Amino acid sequence: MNCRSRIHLLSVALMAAATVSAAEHPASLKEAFAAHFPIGAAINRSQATGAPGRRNAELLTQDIALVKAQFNQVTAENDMKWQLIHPREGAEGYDFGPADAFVNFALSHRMEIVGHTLVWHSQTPNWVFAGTNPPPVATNAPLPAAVGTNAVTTNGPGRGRFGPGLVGGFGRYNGPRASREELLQRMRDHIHTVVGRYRGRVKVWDVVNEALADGGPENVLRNSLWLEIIGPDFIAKAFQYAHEADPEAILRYNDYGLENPVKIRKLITLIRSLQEQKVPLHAIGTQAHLNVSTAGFEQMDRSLTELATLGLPIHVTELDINSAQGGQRGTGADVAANAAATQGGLVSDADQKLADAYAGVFRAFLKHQDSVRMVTLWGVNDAVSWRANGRPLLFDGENRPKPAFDAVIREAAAAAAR
Ligand code: 9MR
Repeated sequence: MNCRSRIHLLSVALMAAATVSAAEHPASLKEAFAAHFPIGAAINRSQATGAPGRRNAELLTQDIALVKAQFNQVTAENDMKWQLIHPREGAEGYDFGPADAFVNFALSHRMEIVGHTLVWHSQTPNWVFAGTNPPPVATNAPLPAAVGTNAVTTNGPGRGRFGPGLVGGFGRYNGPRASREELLQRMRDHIHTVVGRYRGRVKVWDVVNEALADGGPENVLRNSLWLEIIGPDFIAKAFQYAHEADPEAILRYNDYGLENPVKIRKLITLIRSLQEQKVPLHAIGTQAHLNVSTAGFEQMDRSLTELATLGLPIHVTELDINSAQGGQRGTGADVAANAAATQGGLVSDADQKLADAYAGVFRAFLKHQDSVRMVTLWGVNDAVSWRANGRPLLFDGENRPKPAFDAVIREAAAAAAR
């Protein structure tokens, strides 16, 4: 056999090895990326408690087995949000059961725990903002000094399973308001209680979520009741309270759309200002709700290069890649727009495009491994994803690894061979 044919045979063998499916040779994400970063998933209440809900007992058992086999980090998809953990006012108003179950699940499987989220414009009950001060009469009420804001509707109301009467339910609270001092006191009590309860166990907290405005460059912060009632320092205060409650916790600012250069500039403005004030902020969370048409190495490399200029660890917090035709124009995280974003069936050749997109995105994570310290997928499999119709994850609804899973594992193998 001449040299050329030998090389050809060798490369055929190598290609075959590279394309064996994960089902034939079970591989795990956590092992594949062990040298680089923890890799996790957002898990829902059923997965944390073992109580069937949307999934029957058999599928739920498989879902939980998959979480244990693949991931070494978990985030509570919903159960630590204010509306769920602290639905009623006062010290008796907490429902810790599901969050406790989540933390216990993670500890018993030695997974790193992320708490999501302490201060957010969405999924916060009305009582938090209620008080005796009349709300502004005009909708174009004066804005707090020094901060431009955009319309309240930017991230739209979340018509989730949480019903009416919530901010982020069917519209925001419009009644008489708390004073700045009252709202700061409620925020402090909430953060001290929740972070304090899980001190030493929850390693990372999303302290403030999605405070940046979408749209043009003129407005840095999103208009929200937090901003209107407290003022722009609500962000610094939230970090200060969280740090008091657990000085060892890694405190994160988390937002979406950081693939968009305009939004990245706003993030940099916000974070630099917090850093100048010596606010205890330890990591940037970039959600990465992407779509197959634009996601890939170049987009992620550009975004991470810019984010890395802040000199903070970067956590990829909510990764998914929408393959539905309706969602190919945005990287938003808007629950209200989600129905439209997952309509129209899948794009052509969706499996292959998803595999290419995930491969590129992970290649960028590996390139920036000095900065990227955690990667979390927003859900365990396509069936339980918030955008299930967009088939955005690495496992299908029956927990079978998709070509995108193989592609991601191949990226890890390629990095190991370099
Ligand atoms: O996936 C979450 C979904 O189950 C909830 O109904 C929704 C509203 O609370 O929140 C989803 O998760 C969001 C996350 O908490 C913050 N970033 C955007 C995510 C997708 O909307």
